[in-house]
Amino acid sequence: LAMEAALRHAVRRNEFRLAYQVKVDLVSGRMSGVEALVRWHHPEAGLVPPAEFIPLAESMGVISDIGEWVLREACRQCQQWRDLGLPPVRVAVNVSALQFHETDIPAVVGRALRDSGLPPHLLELELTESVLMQRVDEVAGVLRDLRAMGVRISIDDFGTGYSSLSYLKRMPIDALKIDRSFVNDIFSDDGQVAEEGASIVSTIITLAHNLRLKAIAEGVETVAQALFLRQRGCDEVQGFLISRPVSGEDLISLFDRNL
Ligand code: G
Ligand code: G
Ligand code: NA
Ligand code: MN
Repeated sequence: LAMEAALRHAVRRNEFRLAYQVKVDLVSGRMSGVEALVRWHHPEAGLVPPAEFIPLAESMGVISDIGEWVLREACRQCQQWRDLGLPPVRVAVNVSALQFHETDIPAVVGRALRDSGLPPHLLELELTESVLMQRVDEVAGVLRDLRAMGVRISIDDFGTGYSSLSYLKRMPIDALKIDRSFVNDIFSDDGQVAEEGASIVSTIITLAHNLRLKAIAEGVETVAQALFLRQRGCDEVQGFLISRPVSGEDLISLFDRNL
């Protein structure tokens, strides 16, 4: 309960910050984008991880307020990097299923883009499979509107939810993000390719490409994983191998480095 009161304060007192994690294009080897990850700096408790407060924010009915702040801040920051003359990168924002269903997402996104000046093609929304399971035709319509604006849509933690492949086929999306639990299972602890884990990852990449989608791997921690993913045609990677999530300021030094 103390946590609930604190979270209500946090929304009003703006105690949130964004961290950014780099995504690298496996063909060019360059930074292609970043994922914005929200952080709550509680005045006494310190850093509260999103896994703790996002579910609470959802149950308290404040997730859409937080989500809108995240979206607007990510767009503002990404446009600021452009204003600094840095090479253009896409910024990806997580949208919770609840936020997706209870707000007019295209309107909120449209305002965030207009107010920040960020071109729509530099914004990506990461949705979980759970978004795709309810009100399928309505969701497909919203996704079509977003893509018509130029915004990219990816499915986060792909393969861990319960969405059926028949929904996937009907959804206007751009990319599948391979969940880090799968990436972690490509190799066994002794460094050998783990037959089953490796084939699950290869199959998701093939599925993505056959549906004309990009494949993005998350949780990449080793060079061996990155090489495996490149060899299988995975388009982009993200993970501790390249960078941990960092502040918007610290990200600047990662721009011109050849990752
Ligand atoms: O930030 P961290 O790497 O600890 O992320 C933990 C979880 O919180 C991930 O599942 C991530 O997708 C989620 N998350 C991080 N930032 C946001 C956000 O802004 N909105 C939502 N809905 N989820 C987020
Ligand atoms: O749910 P989502 O996939 O958005 O989760 C992002 C979470 O994964 C964040 O908590 C982030 O800190 C974490 N993360 C990012 N890269 C790695 C990685 O390479 N290894 C591990 N174990 N966690 C990672
Ligand atoms: Na995510
Ligand atoms: Mn994910």
